[in-house]
Amino acid sequence: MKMSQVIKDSLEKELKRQQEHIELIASENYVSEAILELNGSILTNKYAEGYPGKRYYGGCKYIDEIESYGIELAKTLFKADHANIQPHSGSQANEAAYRTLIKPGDTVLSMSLDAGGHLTHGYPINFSGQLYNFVFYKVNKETEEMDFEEIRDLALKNKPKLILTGASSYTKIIDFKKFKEIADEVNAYFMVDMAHIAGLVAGGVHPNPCEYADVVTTTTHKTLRGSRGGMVLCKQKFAKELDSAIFPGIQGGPLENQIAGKTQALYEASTPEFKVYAKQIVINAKALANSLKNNGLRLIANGTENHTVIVEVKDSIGITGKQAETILESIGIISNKNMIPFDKEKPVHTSGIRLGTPAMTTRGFKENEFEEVGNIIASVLKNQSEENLKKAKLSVLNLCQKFPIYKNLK
Ligand code: DSN
Repeated sequence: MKMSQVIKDSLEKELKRQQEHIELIASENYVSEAILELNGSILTNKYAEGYPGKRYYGGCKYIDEIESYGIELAKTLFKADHANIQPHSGSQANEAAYRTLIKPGDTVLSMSLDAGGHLTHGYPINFSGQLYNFVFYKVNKETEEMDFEEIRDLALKNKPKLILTGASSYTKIIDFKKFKEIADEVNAYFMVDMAHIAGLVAGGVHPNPCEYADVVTTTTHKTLRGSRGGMVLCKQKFAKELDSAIFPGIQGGPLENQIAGKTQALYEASTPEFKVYAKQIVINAKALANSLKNNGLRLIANGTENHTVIVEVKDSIGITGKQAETILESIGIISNKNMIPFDKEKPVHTSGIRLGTPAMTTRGFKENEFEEVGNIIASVLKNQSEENLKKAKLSVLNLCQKFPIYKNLK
Protein backbone atom coordinates (compact mmCIF):
# COMPACT_ATOMS: atom_id res chain seq x y z
CA MET A 1 0.00 0.00 0.00
CA LYS A 2 1.16 3.52 -0.72
CA MET A 3 2.15 5.87 2.09
CA SER A 4 -0.61 8.16 3.31
CA GLN A 5 -0.30 11.50 1.53
CA VAL A 6 -0.76 13.31 4.85
CA ILE A 7 2.26 11.54 6.36
CA LYS A 8 4.29 11.84 3.13
CA ASP A 9 3.80 15.61 2.99
CA SER A 10 4.88 16.06 6.62
CA LEU A 11 7.85 13.74 6.14
CA GLU A 12 9.05 15.76 3.14
CA LYS A 13 8.67 19.02 5.04
CA GLU A 14 10.56 17.56 8.02
CA LEU A 15 13.43 16.43 5.77
CA LYS A 16 13.67 19.96 4.33
CA ARG A 17 13.55 21.41 7.86
CA GLN A 18 16.40 19.15 8.98
CA GLN A 19 18.42 20.04 5.89
CA GLU A 20 17.90 23.79 6.21
CA HIS A 21 18.35 24.29 9.97
CA ILE A 22 21.39 24.30 12.19
CA GLU A 23 20.59 21.65 14.81
CA LEU A 24 22.05 22.54 18.19
CA ILE A 25 19.86 20.45 20.50
CA ALA A 26 22.54 18.70 22.56
CA SER A 27 20.63 15.41 22.66
CA GLU A 28 19.98 15.10 18.92
CA ASN A 29 22.04 13.70 16.08
CA TYR A 30 21.80 12.42 12.49
CA VAL A 31 22.03 8.63 12.19
CA SER A 32 23.80 6.90 9.32
CA GLU A 33 21.84 5.72 6.28
CA ALA A 34 22.50 2.13 7.42
CA ILE A 35 20.68 2.86 10.70
CA LEU A 36 17.78 4.52 8.89
CA GLU A 37 17.49 1.41 6.74
CA LEU A 38 17.52 -0.95 9.73
CA ASN A 39 14.91 1.08 11.63
CA GLY A 40 12.55 0.76 8.69
CA SER A 41 13.37 -2.88 8.00
CA ILE A 42 11.42 -6.15 8.17
CA LEU A 43 12.81 -6.68 11.67
CA THR A 44 9.84 -4.62 12.89
CA ASN A 45 7.62 -7.63 12.03
CA LYS A 46 9.09 -9.98 14.62
CA TYR A 47 7.99 -10.73 18.19
CA ALA A 48 10.90 -11.90 20.35
CA GLU A 49 9.98 -11.66 24.04
CA GLY A 50 12.87 -12.94 26.11
CA TYR A 51 16.58 -12.90 25.34
CA PRO A 52 18.82 -14.55 22.71
CA GLY A 53 18.55 -18.34 23.10
CA LYS A 54 15.66 -17.97 25.61
CA ARG A 55 12.71 -16.58 23.66
CA TYR A 56 8.99 -17.08 24.14
CA TYR A 57 8.41 -17.19 20.35
CA GLY A 58 9.67 -19.36 17.50
CA GLY A 59 11.55 -18.04 14.47
CA CYS A 60 14.06 -15.96 16.42
CA LYS A 61 17.29 -17.43 14.96
CA TYR A 62 18.36 -14.33 13.03
CA ILE A 63 16.98 -11.87 15.56
CA ASP A 64 19.15 -13.67 18.14
CA GLU A 65 22.22 -13.28 15.91
CA ILE A 66 21.73 -9.52 15.69
CA GLU A 67 20.91 -8.95 19.39
CA SER A 68 23.80 -11.17 20.57
CA TYR A 69 26.19 -9.25 18.31
CA GLY A 70 24.92 -5.94 19.74
CA ILE A 71 25.39 -7.17 23.31
CA GLU A 72 28.98 -8.24 22.59
CA LEU A 73 29.78 -4.92 20.86
CA ALA A 74 28.38 -2.97 23.84
CA LYS A 75 30.38 -5.00 26.37
CA THR A 76 33.61 -4.57 24.42
CA LEU A 77 33.14 -0.89 23.60
CA PHE A 78 32.36 0.15 27.20
CA LYS A 79 34.42 -2.58 28.95
CA ALA A 80 31.28 -3.78 30.74
CA ASP A 81 30.60 -7.20 32.27
CA HIS A 82 27.01 -7.30 31.02
CA ALA A 83 24.80 -5.38 28.57
CA ASN A 84 21.07 -5.25 27.92
CA ILE A 85 20.14 -3.42 24.71
CA GLN A 86 16.36 -3.89 24.92
CA PRO A 87 15.16 -0.78 26.83
CA HIS A 88 12.80 1.20 24.61
CA SER A 89 14.10 4.46 26.08
CA GLY A 90 16.43 6.07 28.58
CA SER A 91 13.55 6.43 31.00
CA GLN A 92 12.92 2.67 30.94
CA ALA A 93 16.64 2.00 31.25
CA ASN A 94 16.63 4.10 34.44
CA GLU A 95 13.48 2.43 35.76
CA ALA A 96 15.10 -0.99 35.27
CA ALA A 97 18.28 0.18 37.01
CA TYR A 98 16.32 1.39 40.07
CA ARG A 99 14.36 -1.89 40.20
CA THR A 100 17.65 -3.78 40.10
CA LEU A 101 19.34 -1.87 42.90
CA ILE A 102 16.71 -0.49 45.31
CA LYS A 103 13.16 -0.83 46.68
CA PRO A 104 10.35 1.77 46.67
CA GLY A 105 10.84 4.23 49.50
CA ASP A 106 14.64 3.90 49.51
CA THR A 107 16.73 7.06 49.52
CA VAL A 108 18.65 8.10 46.42
CA LEU A 109 21.11 11.01 46.12
CA SER A 110 21.05 12.62 42.65
CA MET A 111 21.57 15.91 40.84
CA SER A 112 18.65 18.38 40.84
CA LEU A 113 16.99 19.26 37.55
CA ASP A 114 18.02 22.93 37.60
CA ALA A 115 21.64 21.98 38.27
CA GLY A 116 21.63 19.70 35.22
CA GLY A 117 19.90 16.44 36.26
CA HIS A 118 17.03 14.66 34.53
CA LEU A 119 13.30 14.12 35.10
CA THR A 120 13.91 10.42 35.81
CA HIS A 121 16.49 11.32 38.45
CA GLY A 122 13.77 12.01 41.02
CA TYR A 123 11.68 14.91 39.71
CA PRO A 124 8.50 14.93 41.86
CA ILE A 125 6.07 14.51 38.95
CA ASN A 126 8.06 11.63 37.41
CA PHE A 127 7.69 7.96 38.48
CA SER A 128 11.16 8.16 40.03
CA GLY A 129 10.26 10.99 42.42
CA GLN A 130 6.98 9.31 43.29
CA LEU A 131 8.43 5.86 44.09
CA TYR A 132 11.73 6.68 45.76
CA ASN A 133 12.93 9.22 48.29
CA PHE A 134 15.27 11.48 46.32
CA VAL A 135 17.65 13.94 47.93
CA PHE A 136 19.38 16.36 45.58
CA TYR A 137 22.84 17.82 45.20
CA LYS A 138 23.28 20.99 43.19
CA VAL A 139 26.42 22.69 41.92
CA ASN A 140 28.72 25.18 43.63
CA LYS A 141 27.19 28.68 43.38
CA GLU A 142 30.49 30.30 42.39
CA THR A 143 31.98 27.77 39.97
CA GLU A 144 28.67 26.22 38.83
CA GLU A 145 30.47 22.84 38.91
CA MET A 146 29.76 19.73 40.99
CA ASP A 147 30.80 20.31 44.60
CA PHE A 148 32.13 17.08 46.11
CA GLU A 149 32.14 18.51 49.64
CA GLU A 150 28.39 19.13 49.35
CA ILE A 151 27.81 15.71 47.75
CA ARG A 152 29.75 13.93 50.52
CA ASP A 153 28.00 15.92 53.29
CA LEU A 154 24.58 15.04 51.82
CA ALA A 155 25.59 11.38 51.53
CA LEU A 156 26.80 11.22 55.15
CA LYS A 157 23.66 12.98 56.40
CA ASN A 158 21.05 11.05 54.35
CA LYS A 159 22.71 7.63 54.04
CA PRO A 160 21.29 6.91 50.55
CA LYS A 161 21.02 3.34 49.26
CA LEU A 162 22.01 4.66 45.84
CA ILE A 163 24.10 7.56 44.56
CA LEU A 164 23.36 8.65 41.00
CA THR A 165 25.21 10.94 38.66
CA GLY A 166 25.02 11.83 34.98
CA ALA A 167 23.30 14.88 33.58
CA SER A 168 21.27 16.39 30.78
CA SER A 169 22.82 19.82 31.03
CA TYR A 170 26.22 19.80 32.66
CA THR A 171 29.24 20.97 30.72
CA LYS A 172 32.18 19.56 32.66
CA ILE A 173 33.92 16.16 32.90
CA ILE A 174 32.31 14.10 35.69
CA ASP A 175 34.73 12.61 38.23
CA PHE A 176 33.27 9.09 38.62
CA LYS A 177 36.12 7.99 40.90
CA LYS A 178 35.19 10.62 43.50
CA PHE A 179 31.54 9.56 43.38
CA LYS A 180 32.52 5.92 43.85
CA GLU A 181 34.67 6.81 46.90
CA ILE A 182 31.69 8.60 48.49
CA ALA A 183 29.34 5.72 47.62
CA ASP A 184 31.74 3.24 49.23
CA GLU A 185 32.08 5.43 52.33
CA VAL A 186 28.31 5.35 52.95
CA ASN A 187 27.82 1.81 51.64
CA ALA A 188 25.61 2.92 48.74
CA TYR A 189 25.28 1.51 45.25
CA PHE A 190 26.64 3.76 42.50
CA MET A 191 24.75 4.38 39.25
CA VAL A 192 25.63 6.57 36.27
CA ASP A 193 23.23 7.78 33.57
CA MET A 194 25.67 8.51 30.73
CA ALA A 195 22.97 9.26 28.12
CA HIS A 196 24.47 12.56 27.04
CA ILE A 197 28.10 11.51 27.00
CA ALA A 198 27.92 7.86 25.83
CA GLY A 199 29.46 8.74 22.44
CA LEU A 200 32.22 10.72 24.13
CA VAL A 201 32.97 7.74 26.39
CA ALA A 202 32.96 5.40 23.38
CA GLY A 203 35.28 7.77 21.53
CA GLY A 204 37.68 8.00 24.48
CA VAL A 205 37.21 11.70 25.22
CA HIS A 206 35.37 11.26 28.54
CA PRO A 207 36.26 8.84 31.39
CA ASN A 208 34.33 5.57 31.29
CA PRO A 209 31.81 5.20 34.16
CA CYS A 210 31.70 1.39 33.73
CA GLU A 211 35.00 1.25 35.55
CA TYR A 212 33.36 2.49 38.77
CA ALA A 213 29.57 2.15 38.66
CA ASP A 214 27.42 -0.85 39.58
CA VAL A 215 24.96 0.04 36.84
CA VAL A 216 25.32 2.44 33.88
CA THR A 217 22.31 3.51 31.82
CA THR A 218 22.20 5.40 28.56
CA THR A 219 20.14 6.35 25.58
CA THR A 220 21.57 5.31 22.25
CA HIS A 221 20.61 8.25 20.03
CA LYS A 222 22.52 11.21 21.44
CA THR A 223 26.32 11.47 21.11
CA LEU A 224 26.33 7.69 20.45
CA ARG A 225 24.46 8.49 17.19
CA GLY A 226 22.28 5.37 17.03
CA SER A 227 18.63 4.41 16.88
CA ARG A 228 16.31 6.01 19.40
CA GLY A 229 16.27 3.81 22.51
CA GLY A 230 18.05 2.80 25.71
CA MET A 231 20.70 0.44 27.01
CA VAL A 232 21.95 -0.71 30.42
CA LEU A 233 25.44 -1.95 31.32
CA CYS A 234 26.26 -3.50 34.69
CA LYS A 235 28.60 -5.53 36.83
CA GLN A 236 28.13 -9.30 36.46
CA LYS A 237 26.53 -9.70 39.89
CA PHE A 238 23.52 -7.57 38.81
CA ALA A 239 23.11 -9.16 35.35
CA LYS A 240 20.29 -11.58 36.12
CA GLU A 241 18.24 -9.09 38.14
CA LEU A 242 18.70 -6.40 35.52
CA ASP A 243 17.55 -8.63 32.67
CA SER A 244 14.46 -9.63 34.67
CA ALA A 245 13.77 -6.01 35.57
CA ILE A 246 13.57 -5.13 31.85
CA PHE A 247 11.75 -8.27 30.68
CA PRO A 248 9.31 -9.31 32.08
CA GLY A 249 9.58 -6.53 34.71
CA ILE A 250 8.68 -3.45 32.71
CA GLN A 251 8.69 -4.39 29.00
CA GLY A 252 7.21 -7.01 26.69
CA GLY A 253 8.35 -7.59 23.11
CA PRO A 254 11.63 -5.87 22.26
CA LEU A 255 11.76 -3.55 19.22
CA GLU A 256 14.15 -5.61 17.11
CA ASN A 257 14.34 -3.05 14.30
CA GLN A 258 15.56 -0.51 16.87
CA ILE A 259 17.88 -3.09 18.42
CA ALA A 260 19.45 -3.69 14.99
CA GLY A 261 19.91 0.09 14.65
CA LYS A 262 21.52 0.24 18.10
CA THR A 263 23.79 -2.65 17.13
CA GLN A 264 24.84 -0.83 13.95
CA ALA A 265 25.56 2.28 16.06
CA LEU A 266 27.73 0.25 18.45
CA TYR A 267 29.57 -1.14 15.41
CA GLU A 268 30.08 2.38 14.03
CA ALA A 269 31.21 3.64 17.45
CA SER A 270 33.88 0.92 17.55
CA THR A 271 35.66 2.31 14.47
CA PRO A 272 38.66 4.70 14.41
CA GLU A 273 36.49 7.22 12.49
CA PHE A 274 34.17 7.49 15.50
CA LYS A 275 37.11 8.43 17.75
CA VAL A 276 37.88 11.30 15.38
CA TYR A 277 34.19 12.30 15.46
CA ALA A 278 34.01 12.27 19.28
CA LYS A 279 37.16 14.38 19.55
CA GLN A 280 35.79 16.89 17.06
CA ILE A 281 32.52 17.21 19.02
CA VAL A 282 34.50 18.51 22.01
CA ILE A 283 36.81 20.72 19.92
CA ASN A 284 33.72 22.23 18.28
CA ALA A 285 31.97 22.81 21.62
CA LYS A 286 35.03 24.70 22.87
CA ALA A 287 35.10 26.77 19.65
CA LEU A 288 31.41 27.61 20.07
CA ALA A 289 31.92 28.48 23.75
CA ASN A 290 34.88 30.75 22.98
CA SER A 291 33.00 32.51 20.21
CA LEU A 292 30.01 33.17 22.48
CA LYS A 293 32.28 34.39 25.29
CA ASN A 294 34.24 36.65 22.93
CA ASN A 295 30.88 38.16 22.00
CA GLY A 296 30.21 38.94 25.68
CA LEU A 297 27.74 36.16 26.53
CA ARG A 298 27.83 34.45 29.94
CA LEU A 299 28.25 30.69 29.94
CA ILE A 300 27.33 28.43 32.85
CA ALA A 301 30.53 27.09 34.49
CA ASN A 302 32.40 29.48 32.20
CA GLY A 303 32.68 27.05 29.29
CA THR A 304 32.69 23.40 28.38
CA GLU A 305 34.69 20.19 28.46
CA ASN A 306 32.11 18.08 26.63
CA HIS A 307 29.52 18.52 23.86
CA THR A 308 27.30 21.07 25.58
CA VAL A 309 27.30 24.81 26.17
CA ILE A 310 24.74 26.49 28.43
CA VAL A 311 24.16 30.19 27.94
CA GLU A 312 22.63 32.37 30.65
CA VAL A 313 20.36 34.93 28.96
CA LYS A 314 18.02 36.32 31.64
CA ASP A 315 20.32 38.46 33.80
CA SER A 316 22.88 39.24 31.13
CA ILE A 317 20.64 40.03 28.12
CA GLY A 318 17.21 40.50 29.71
CA ILE A 319 15.32 37.78 27.79
CA THR A 320 14.11 34.38 28.99
CA GLY A 321 15.41 31.08 27.64
CA LYS A 322 12.08 30.58 25.90
CA GLN A 323 12.40 33.94 24.13
CA ALA A 324 15.99 33.14 23.12
CA GLU A 325 14.91 29.74 21.73
CA THR A 326 12.17 31.46 19.66
CA ILE A 327 14.52 34.13 18.30
CA LEU A 328 17.04 31.48 17.25
CA GLU A 329 14.40 29.30 15.62
CA SER A 330 13.23 32.30 13.58
CA ILE A 331 16.63 32.42 11.86
CA GLY A 332 16.96 28.63 11.47
CA ILE A 333 18.96 27.67 14.57
CA ILE A 334 17.32 25.01 16.75
CA SER A 335 18.14 25.01 20.47
CA ASN A 336 16.18 24.48 23.67
CA LYS A 337 15.36 26.66 26.63
CA ASN A 338 17.07 25.27 29.69
CA MET A 339 17.09 25.77 33.45
CA ILE A 340 20.35 27.13 34.85
CA PRO A 341 21.65 26.40 38.36
CA PHE A 342 19.48 28.12 41.02
CA ASP A 343 17.13 29.32 38.26
CA LYS A 344 14.43 31.73 39.43
CA GLU A 345 12.34 31.22 36.30
CA LYS A 346 9.85 28.36 35.87
CA PRO A 347 10.85 25.41 33.60
CA VAL A 348 8.50 26.73 30.87
CA HIS A 349 10.45 30.00 30.69
CA THR A 350 13.95 29.35 32.13
CA SER A 351 16.96 31.66 32.26
CA GLY A 352 19.12 29.85 29.77
CA ILE A 353 19.48 27.94 26.55
CA ARG A 354 21.35 24.70 25.97
CA LEU A 355 23.44 24.26 22.83
CA GLY A 356 25.24 21.12 21.66
CA THR A 357 27.62 20.23 18.87
CA PRO A 358 27.04 16.48 18.13
CA ALA A 359 24.58 16.86 15.24
CA MET A 360 26.39 19.58 13.30
CA THR A 361 29.71 17.79 13.86
CA THR A 362 28.15 14.80 12.11
CA ARG A 363 27.30 17.16 9.25
CA GLY A 364 30.94 18.20 8.98
CA PHE A 365 31.10 21.49 10.89
CA LYS A 366 34.53 22.28 12.34
CA GLU A 367 35.89 25.10 14.50
CA ASN A 368 35.45 27.86 11.87
CA GLU A 369 31.79 27.03 11.32
CA PHE A 370 31.12 26.91 15.07
CA GLU A 371 32.89 30.24 15.55
CA GLU A 372 30.55 31.70 12.93
CA VAL A 373 27.52 30.07 14.61
CA GLY A 374 28.59 31.68 17.92
CA ASN A 375 28.83 35.09 16.23
CA ILE A 376 25.37 34.67 14.68
CA ILE A 377 23.75 33.57 17.97
CA ALA A 378 25.27 36.44 19.95
CA SER A 379 24.32 38.94 17.30
CA VAL A 380 20.62 38.00 17.11
CA LEU A 381 20.17 37.58 20.86
CA LYS A 382 21.39 41.15 21.31
CA ASN A 383 19.80 42.75 18.24
CA GLN A 384 16.49 41.57 16.82
CA SER A 385 16.08 44.25 14.15
CA GLU A 386 14.42 42.93 11.00
CA GLU A 387 17.58 43.61 9.02
CA ASN A 388 19.83 41.72 11.45
CA LEU A 389 17.50 38.70 11.61
CA LYS A 390 17.28 38.59 7.81
CA LYS A 391 21.07 38.68 7.45
CA ALA A 392 21.49 35.96 10.09
CA LYS A 393 18.89 33.71 8.44
CA LEU A 394 20.77 33.92 5.16
CA SER A 395 24.09 33.03 6.84
CA VAL A 396 22.43 29.98 8.47
CA LEU A 397 21.03 28.79 5.15
CA ASN A 398 24.42 29.23 3.46
CA LEU A 399 26.11 27.13 6.14
CA CYS A 400 23.47 24.39 5.86
CA GLN A 401 23.78 24.25 2.09
CA LYS A 402 27.55 23.81 2.36
CA PHE A 403 27.05 20.75 4.63
CA PRO A 404 24.13 18.73 3.23
CA ILE A 405 22.64 15.68 4.97
CA TYR A 406 21.06 12.60 3.41
CA LYS A 407 21.95 13.59 -0.15
CA ASN A 408 20.18 10.48 -1.49
CA LEU A 409 16.87 11.17 0.28
CA LYS A 410 14.25 13.12 -1.58
N1 DSN B 1 15.29 14.97 26.57
C1 DSN B 1 16.67 14.62 26.70
C2 DSN B 1 17.54 15.79 26.56
O1 DSN B 1 17.26 16.61 25.70
O2 DSN B 1 18.54 15.92 27.26
C3 DSN B 1 16.91 13.91 27.93
O3 DSN B 1 15.99 12.90 28.06
